[in-house]
Amino acid sequence: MTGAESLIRTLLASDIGVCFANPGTTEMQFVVALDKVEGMRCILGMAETVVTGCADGYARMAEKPAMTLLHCGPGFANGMANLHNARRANTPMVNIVGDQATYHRPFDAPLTADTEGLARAVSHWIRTSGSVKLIATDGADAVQAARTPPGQIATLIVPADIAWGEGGVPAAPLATSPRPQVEPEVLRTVSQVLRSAEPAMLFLNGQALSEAGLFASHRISHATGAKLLGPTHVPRMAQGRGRVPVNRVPYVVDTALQVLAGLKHLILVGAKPPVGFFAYPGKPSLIAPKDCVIHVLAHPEQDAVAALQWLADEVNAPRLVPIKEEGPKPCIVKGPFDSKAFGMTLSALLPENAIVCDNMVTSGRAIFPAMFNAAPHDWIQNTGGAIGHAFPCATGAAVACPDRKVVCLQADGAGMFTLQALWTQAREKLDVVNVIFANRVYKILYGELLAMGLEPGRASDTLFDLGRPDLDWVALARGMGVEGVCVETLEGFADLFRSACGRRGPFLIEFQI
Ligand SMILES: Cc1ncc(C[n+]2csc(CCOP(=O)(O)OP(=O)(O)O)c2C)c(N)n1
Repeated sequence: MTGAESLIRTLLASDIGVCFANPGTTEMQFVVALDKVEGMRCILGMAETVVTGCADGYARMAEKPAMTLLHCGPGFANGMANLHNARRANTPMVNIVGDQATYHRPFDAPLTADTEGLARAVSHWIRTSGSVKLIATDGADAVQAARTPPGQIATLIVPADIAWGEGGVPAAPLATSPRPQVEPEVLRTVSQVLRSAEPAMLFLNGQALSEAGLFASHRISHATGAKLLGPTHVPRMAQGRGRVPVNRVPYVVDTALQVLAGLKHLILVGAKPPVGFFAYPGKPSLIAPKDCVIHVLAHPEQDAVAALQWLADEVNAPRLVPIKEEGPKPCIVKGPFDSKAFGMTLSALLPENAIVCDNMVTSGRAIFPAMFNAAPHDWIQNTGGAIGHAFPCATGAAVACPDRKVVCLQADGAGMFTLQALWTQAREKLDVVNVIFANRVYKILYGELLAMGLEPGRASDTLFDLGRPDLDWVALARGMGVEGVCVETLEGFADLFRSACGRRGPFLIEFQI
């Protein structure tokens, strides 16, 4: 058995069932092994950042890693932006990167690169396989590392001669460590803080944004008056009717500061302290009042849900606390695009149990509270700020959850980074409604320029404008096998979205705004 085959058998035995790939010569042994061994679903992405973005979306919804198969240092480097986004979401992922054969490396052939160096920049765990006999063990270690709470990026680099060498021995899957529990003294300290009656807030991320985590937080809030808030971008959040409506830190620093003003205690639950996306002259980095004490209830890898449930009981919260309705009522609004009105319209039409992938940038600024009263759904965002996330993330999510409608909300400038994912959606017949917010400008960058105290000019008008020529998203989608239609009004969007949700398969709506 080749090393490659022993690795694929080991990954399959370790419950890795999907391989998002863009292979080359150094991965030929893997391609042949994937042919020989039954069970792995292979999905081609026509750019590595599509491959890694798909693996991210898949893992966020499947709650287990996919594998990626990438080609040498440059292939890996192409995938890095969405690996970065996945790392910031604590997504579990196993990357297998083929590389030059060990004896060929000293000859410095064209694709020779510092693959380890590139991998180190975005991976929690990295190894280069050194022996055919041990490559399968390396694979089992990689899966174990990826599944270590809260989720990690594991990258295994495999020189071609290790992949093709005979003598591979499949390895047994390794146990995954459970989330560590929060220490009792931490729980007691936080419960005292919550009983102090000083203004407090639970700042929730990761597992705390699950339905159970949100509900336990809601009980605590009911009993103690503590406010609840999530980060500006969430990796995955249970949303919609019957779920606890929790807003997120606004992107604009001044608005964010207002939301946290007056707080005396900020309690981190699976979250890092809230910070501005960037530094702006004269503005603070940390979005919390200077005299606010920051406490850690649960680190991201810890069992935040158990900690919240314990706390809820400790502060004598009733087991069942009704959830008050917040946010505007869902209804189909008429007229041109407006972020909040779009949210209300989408909210009225969103299918039950949908998955929404949001990389709307400025078009999504006011949409979130408008989704509180939609049918129950999961909300996924780009947690790392590297744009071009929603198309591939939605694609991977649709692979993970074939019975759920996926709605991909993608800004046009960001969308151009990974539009090839549409082709993968068509090839795999994935059930995704893609909505493109075609404002034909990098609108956010004008806001950033002004926030820096600067004035737009000739260069910014050239570098932020996406017109001349205008992108034709319907034609781009058609070219990749996805049917699309263009709309200019909310009622036009509503009609199309309703009919797109009534059928299966990928569809694209270009919303000209
Ligand atoms: C990988 C990467 N490249 C560049 C940027 C810088 N950047 C941030 S937002 C943005 C433009 C976004 O424009 P668009 O997607 O059209 O959304 P809009 O601002 O119009 O709402 C750019 C270029 C980034 N964040 N990530």
